[in-house]
Amino acid sequence: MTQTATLESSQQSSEGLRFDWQQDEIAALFALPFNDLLHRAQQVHRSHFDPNGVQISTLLSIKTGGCPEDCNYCPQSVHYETPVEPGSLMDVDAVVTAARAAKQTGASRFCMGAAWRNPRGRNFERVLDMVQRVQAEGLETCMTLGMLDEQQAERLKAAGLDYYNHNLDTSPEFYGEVITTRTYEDRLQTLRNVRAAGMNVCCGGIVGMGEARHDRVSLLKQLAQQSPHPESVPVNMLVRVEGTPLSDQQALDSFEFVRTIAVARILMPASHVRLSAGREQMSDEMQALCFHAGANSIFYGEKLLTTSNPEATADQRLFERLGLHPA
Ligand code: SAM
Ligand code: DTB
Ligand code: SF4
Repeated sequence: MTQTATLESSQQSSEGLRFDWQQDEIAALFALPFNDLLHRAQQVHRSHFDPNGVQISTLLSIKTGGCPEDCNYCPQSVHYETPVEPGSLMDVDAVVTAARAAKQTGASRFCMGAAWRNPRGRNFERVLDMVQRVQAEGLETCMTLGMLDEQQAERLKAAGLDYYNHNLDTSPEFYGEVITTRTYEDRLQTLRNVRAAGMNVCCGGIVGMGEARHDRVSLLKQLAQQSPHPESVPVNMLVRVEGTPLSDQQALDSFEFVRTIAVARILMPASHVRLSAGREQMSDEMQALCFHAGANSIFYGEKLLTTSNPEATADQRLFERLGLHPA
């Protein structure tokens, strides 16, 4: 029997991973007393990872703003008046210089993001060049460029791209409240194309957009039912940017955010769960709880794509105080 057939019949892999998590089971995890949930998440975390190791990625916006999509959270959409100044695609040499600097600060992965619906024409050729040149610097490469067709995914893989980031963002039920210019199915199709090309998948979402807990449950179900699970799962706290439709959204309860991390850890035990956007708005204590709940990856460096991230020196101090180390 092939490995896939075995997985489909038992829904349990040899490593004990499950791909058949149901809404009510996930909701029951969310509803556990906080200490019980964190204890369970920490146990799962320890059985799959060095408990004090944190993977470090650095982000660079290679093409900023002017995006035709209408994602309600995003400062780079043309639909909203935000502080973002649109620009064109960066030169390859400038990207390589930024990658070298990221490597010197200790990043193991360099993630390049473009504010596109999908890559096209000469810009796509330049992006392929970037992948090759950044890889040659000895860094893992990741890109997030919007939707990809099968051929584009294959060409990125052939150029040496290690990871592709494409988020589901929220539950299928809440999705239409946030984005109207591309469908949930479009996103799932891009993820299938990335997988078929043999790349690692980085896929997660945003919380704090006004969704209900059942939407967070449903988003995590979508992620955990993917087989294999995404290798990286970014959990972003909404960064409320002036001018976007979500700028006045009420902040999500901190403990609910930590619960989301813990449940992601339990459902996808072997995946890196990334404490992504929103760290600058979190206290050190809140971040420590997220690491305890099983987050084991961060974006490092003063900037995300267009918004700010904690200072590198603040993160170094936090790692020292918590006894964490880059992994
Ligand atoms: N344009 C491409 C796309 O959307 O597929 C790639 C770049 S896009 C900025 C990458 C991800 O950043 C989005 O899917 C979303 O999850 C996250 N993001 C964007 N704006 C955010 C915000 N204000 N707060 C939190 N996460 C955000
Ligand atoms: C992801 O899930 N979070 C990152 C990365 N993937 C590309 C982006 C966060 C962007 C936050 C808003 C900004 O800086 O523009
Ligand atoms: Fe464009 Fe990506 Fe922002 Fe959506 S999230 S508006 S696709 S840059």
